[in-house]
Amino acid sequence: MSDNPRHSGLAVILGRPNVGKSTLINALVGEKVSIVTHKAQTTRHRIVGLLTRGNTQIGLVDTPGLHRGGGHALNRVMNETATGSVDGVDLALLVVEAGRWRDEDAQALSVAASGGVPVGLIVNKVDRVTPREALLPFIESVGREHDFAFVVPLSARREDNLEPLVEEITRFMPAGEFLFDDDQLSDRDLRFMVAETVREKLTLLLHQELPYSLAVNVDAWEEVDGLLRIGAVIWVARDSQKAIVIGSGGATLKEVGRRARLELARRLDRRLHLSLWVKVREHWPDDEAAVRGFGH
Ligand SMILES: Nc1nc2c(ncn2[C@@H]2O[C@H](COP(=O)(O)OP(=O)(O)OP(=O)(O)O)[C@@H](O)[C@H]2O)c(=O)[nH]1
Ligand SMILES: [Mg+2]
Repeated sequence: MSDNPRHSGLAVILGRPNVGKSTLINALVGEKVSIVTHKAQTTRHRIVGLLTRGNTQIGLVDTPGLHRGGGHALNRVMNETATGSVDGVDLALLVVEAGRWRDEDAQALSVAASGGVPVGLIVNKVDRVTPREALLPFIESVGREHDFAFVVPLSARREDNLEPLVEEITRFMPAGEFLFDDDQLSDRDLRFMVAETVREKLTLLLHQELPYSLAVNVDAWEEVDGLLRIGAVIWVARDSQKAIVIGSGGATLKEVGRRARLELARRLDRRLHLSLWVKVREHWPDDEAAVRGFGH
């Protein structure tokens, strides 16, 4: 160990839905700490992914995508979760998609700037731009929207150009003791990871708007003779949704369970049994008490 003082801090990652915030955090941490799907509004919670290297620990705060909140309580709570995540951080990172600047990006920028900390710009999905030079006018025009502390173009999915970003973030981490254990990868526990994995598989298998009406809660956790038995409830907002989640002859629910169990058994490196139940709580996304009760 060197005598260099330790540095540690938080960098919040903000942006409109689907720009690749969670993919980026997973790539930086080197582990899936936050679920990813091709659909907007996948992340619903503030999740801290941890990158500890040498004397520096970076807490990367994932947030729900900032969007024009519709009337739903869930939308509102998700936007509040993202907005509130700028408090107490050392750096804000605005993620945008290469070549696409929309009103919701401007909204996310104003949230990022509201914390009074430096804002770095991340231009993600550069793998979709050819030739690369075509990026320059976009970077220049977004650069005029704010006095960014730095700009890093990268591809989170291909893990391309991540190192310059880590170096930039490191410069903004203040001296101080680590906030988390140095082998910890996230601030969330296994139950959360299980619930989110089930929600990810549901989101990938179900169509259109339905994933938005789903919440997953782990309610049983028992280890017997090396077998982990987990029970989880999938909450839906209407009876008709329950039938869709279960599928004909239970096929959809079975497939969700199969995919989630495979991934969890691999990641936890143990045998596990996963029971899924579907329950209805009428109109829960409109009901703030229910939204908060489900852990949002
Ligand atoms: N081509 C390409 N796709 C990417 C890249 N990064 C992320 N994606 C894809 O973009 C989609 C959304 O990724 P997420 O990481 O879930 O996006 P997010 O910003 O966390 O979305 P919300 O949680 O809904 O706000 C997924 O299909 C990713 O695979 C990238 O660098 N290149
Ligand atoms: Mg996300």
